[in-house]
Amino acid sequence: MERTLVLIKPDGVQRQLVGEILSRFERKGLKIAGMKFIKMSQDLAERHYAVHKGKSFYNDLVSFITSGPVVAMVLEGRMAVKQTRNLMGATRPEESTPGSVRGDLAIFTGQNLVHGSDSDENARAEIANFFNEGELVSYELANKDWIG
Ligand code: DAT
Ligand code: MG
Repeated sequence: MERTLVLIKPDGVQRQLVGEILSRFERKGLKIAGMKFIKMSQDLAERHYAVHKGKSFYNDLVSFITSGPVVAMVLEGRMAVKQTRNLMGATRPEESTPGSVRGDLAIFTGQNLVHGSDSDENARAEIANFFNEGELVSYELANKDWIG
């Protein structure tokens, strides 16, 4: 089973879409392995977005992600990275398909509601930025045999 890091960004919290977004991942069959509600520090934001350092939008990205609370979670399941990315939709809301979080709920790349790791390797590093091993909970879903 694979794990991925998902953030509901400050716009998702401010627009009161936490339940809406979370329910899409839950209904898909992804398991919540960890979750916290935090205001990201400058340091955490810079580590999280280190891959984008030097890009034109980097400063805006860091100031946006630290502008208000976020929900950080680890989701677990079969091909969790890919499944989560599909549910999120393309980075640019105008290119994301209806049915996805961004396709249904966002209109602007700078406020696109969610983050999801884009590879297994990045997922491991991103999860470690947000969670200690002890904060990730190991348990079985009661309906696991019906999800696959
Ligand atoms: P994603 O969030 O789909 O993984 P990414 O990792 O390429 O996309 O970029 C991280 C975030 O940075 C993205 O969610 C929104 C912002 N971003 C990306 N490209 C941008 C651009 N060309 N202009 C402004 N913001 C951008
Ligand atoms: Mg990304």
